[in-house]
Amino acid sequence: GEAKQWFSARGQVRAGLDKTDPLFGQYKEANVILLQLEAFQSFVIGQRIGGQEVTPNINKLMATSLYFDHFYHQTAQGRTSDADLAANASLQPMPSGSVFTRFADHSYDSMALTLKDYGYMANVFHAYDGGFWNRNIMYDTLGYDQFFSKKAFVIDEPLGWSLGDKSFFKQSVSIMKTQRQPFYSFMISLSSHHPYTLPAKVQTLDVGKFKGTMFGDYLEAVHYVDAAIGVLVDELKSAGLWNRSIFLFYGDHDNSIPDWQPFEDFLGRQLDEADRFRILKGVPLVVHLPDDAHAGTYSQAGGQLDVTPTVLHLLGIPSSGLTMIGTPLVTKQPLAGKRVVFRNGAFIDDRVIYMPAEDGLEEHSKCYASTDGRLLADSSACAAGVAEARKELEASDLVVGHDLVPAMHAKRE
Ligand code: GP9
Repeated sequence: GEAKQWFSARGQVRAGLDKTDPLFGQYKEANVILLQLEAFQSFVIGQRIGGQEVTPNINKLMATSLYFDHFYHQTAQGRTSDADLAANASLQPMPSGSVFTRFADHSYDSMALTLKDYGYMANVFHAYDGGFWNRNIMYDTLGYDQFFSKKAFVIDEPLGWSLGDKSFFKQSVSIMKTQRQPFYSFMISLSSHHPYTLPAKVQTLDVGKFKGTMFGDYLEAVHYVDAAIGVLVDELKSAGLWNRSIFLFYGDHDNSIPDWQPFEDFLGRQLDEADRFRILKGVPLVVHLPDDAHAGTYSQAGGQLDVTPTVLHLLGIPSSGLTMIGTPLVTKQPLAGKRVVFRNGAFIDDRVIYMPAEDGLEEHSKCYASTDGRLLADSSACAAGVAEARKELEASDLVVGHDLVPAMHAKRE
């Protein structure tokens, strides 16, 4: 009933964009290489410490890529697995637990399954135990041909929990090279995992006064991952895959550092409530198109649920009939009224940031102007969005919890 109506209305929004936007189908049959970065937040992008760039490789990549600087993670208790679900199935996480562990026997309209209908191979790469987050089971459900977990890799660069990202990326590309094209490859990095302590020889950034703190270790870890991204891009170029692929990466969730002082010291300014919310939720989305086109910084709001619809749009694959929440971000004109909804009912759009109160009382919730973060005395600017956000979460919960995707298809056919 209600969920069906909600998803079909959202499908119509995507269909409208597909029809009018010149980028729809611009990269038909390109390979898709999607990278999910562990605990990678956007506040480090483009920053320097002691004169040294924290993310020199990403900064360089920007010259030929699209960078979305108002892109947000939408994860909840399922952390890395929620980000994976959001980006690959365009659905919200559940209020508790992880969809990967609780509902791996339900059906989803995933990126892998959709692309396979269009002749793609689909593989997933993550150099850790295949059972973690119930991936072995969930990746079958999501429709991958193969899951290259830890046992598929030579541990020639032991780092943190497992294999270092540099070697992980190199080995993943050497597998991709042998695969039939077009393919979809999804990679999940790991080296920047909490608590971020990398061995001294891997710490190549002078973090000054942050040395020996978790925040300093985080900057070092992010700097290592940035170098690994440099390696990955070089490997993709020498494998001849770079200009035959849409390459995207995004951060999965925040770094769980609870104290705001180091953030303020690092950024050199005080952070108000709205700043903090944006920083906590802000993760990078970088999209490189095969022909280097449309490079630049894009400031419309977007979130992880938009990743698969964005890819399908560029490939020219219609998604109006798919049970997905997101909308394409790489378009000539940003979608008017775009809203990014978070699990607790918070949302961000181009006008406001809404945060529900911890005690659940509507009169304690807060509505900020998204332009300058000032608290709006009159919260009516948020009211319509609050109701819409609730509807999105309810529709998603019905689909995930009651396994409604098969019924949605039956209805459409
Ligand atoms: C491990 C990993 C980490 O396989 O992806 O998950 P997290 O602890 O960040 O949710």
